[in-house]
Amino acid sequence: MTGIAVDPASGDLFVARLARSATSSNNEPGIVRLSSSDGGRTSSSRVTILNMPGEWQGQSHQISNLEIVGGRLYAHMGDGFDSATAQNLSSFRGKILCLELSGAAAPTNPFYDIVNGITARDYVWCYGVRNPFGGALRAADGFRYVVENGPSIDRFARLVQGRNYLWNGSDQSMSNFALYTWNPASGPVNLAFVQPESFGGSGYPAAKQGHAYVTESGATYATGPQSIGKKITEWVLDANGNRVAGPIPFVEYVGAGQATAVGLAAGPDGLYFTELYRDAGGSGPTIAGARLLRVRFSSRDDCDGNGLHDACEIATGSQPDCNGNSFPDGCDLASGRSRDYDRNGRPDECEALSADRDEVSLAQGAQVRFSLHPDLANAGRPYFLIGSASGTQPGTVLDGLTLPLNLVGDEWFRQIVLTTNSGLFQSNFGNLDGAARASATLLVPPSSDPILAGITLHHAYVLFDPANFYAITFASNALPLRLTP
Ligand SMILES: [Ca+2]
Ligand SMILES: [Ca+2]
Ligand SMILES: [Ca+2]
Ligand SMILES: [Ca+2]
Repeated sequence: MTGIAVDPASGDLFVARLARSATSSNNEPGIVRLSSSDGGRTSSSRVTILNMPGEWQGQSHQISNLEIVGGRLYAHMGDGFDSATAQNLSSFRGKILCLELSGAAAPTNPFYDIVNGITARDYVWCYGVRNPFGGALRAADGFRYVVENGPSIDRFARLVQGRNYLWNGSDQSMSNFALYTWNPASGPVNLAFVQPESFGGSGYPAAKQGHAYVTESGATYATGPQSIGKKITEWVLDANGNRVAGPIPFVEYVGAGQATAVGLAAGPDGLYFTELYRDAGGSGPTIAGARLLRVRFSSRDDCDGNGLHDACEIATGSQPDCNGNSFPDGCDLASGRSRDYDRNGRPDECEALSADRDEVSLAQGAQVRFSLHPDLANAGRPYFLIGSASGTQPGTVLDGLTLPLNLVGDEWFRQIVLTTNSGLFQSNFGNLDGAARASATLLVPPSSDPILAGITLHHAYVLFDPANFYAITFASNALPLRLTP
């Protein structure tokens, strides 16, 4: 058995298979329909809806993919190791067939002609293919796509009714009508689309919808990671089915065994794929024990919905995580988990200075709590948290460092210096603790003068080195505090 499809209407199962011929020692391709009257636990009938006598096929290049689209069954037929069949419209081999679920040829097929009888020709939907393992409908453009294996070149193509894909036994012919060719061959064996029409998009983010995924099996029974195959690749197609990007590595084998990726299907909660070969082999390629695996996305893994796993983004440095909480910092800010009062795109807990508010009502008053957290190397250093009502640019140069506060002639700076560590500003001058931390509180009393509304104050601090004549060794970022009525 090489292909399977479930009829969404009846629940019946359609299976592509090879069976030993009754009249010779050859294997004959066919399609079997299985029904069940007990919800799929057992089969109540088994009917061969299409037999293709004399169209001998063997261990590869045989009948493979089945898909039901619009109530009709599409069946992929390999060329049976005889490239001449692909160009012979009287053969079932080397074709994509289309049939009714009864097994009858679809009357809309391009070479359908009931007058001269029903033969292989009437079943042909398109032709000139070699070994078209993988096929799937892309709902966004209504076309089916195929991946197929060539001698040394593999092909990814969009399927068009009546088209001859021109396989003639040469590698060169595998590049006809190709969206992409693998050269050297990578063994693309299955194809699936993540799309809203298939189980609501498999739980994948919006950025992944409409993308194709291809299992690339690679070399036969290869051990360990491989440069070719043993992976699932991702492909971006545009609205018209043109390839925009791909192959993009999606799942790659990193183990020490023999398993590779083969079967592939979009499910309600992810992409499912099967292994070819038991991974811990040792007993040869035919030993039982290959597994069914699933690739899931959850919003917890992709907080920014960009289709990339956050942990990978952080690990590769493509997204910062300055606060070390395992979420990209952009998500920390977007969710409100972190503040960015100084508007530099970075969570303020990663700055040397943060605060619990950036706005205060003069009528209501409030306490503004500042947290000082420079590098640990500054533990124990004296600090001085000051402010300005005249902005941050160009700032003030102190001992060669630029503090982002305009201090010269500034009235708020003068007030703070006069009331340091008093009722207005508590602990704005002191020593950092052993963890290089300190906090300070600015008290804005209720019923403050409403004439100040509209002013934005800024606060920042400097550190001193007591061992070097109290030279200023550090100037922090500045935080705004807007005064409102
Ligand atoms: Ca006919
Ligand atoms: Ca992400
Ligand atoms: Ca973070
Ligand atoms: Ca910030």
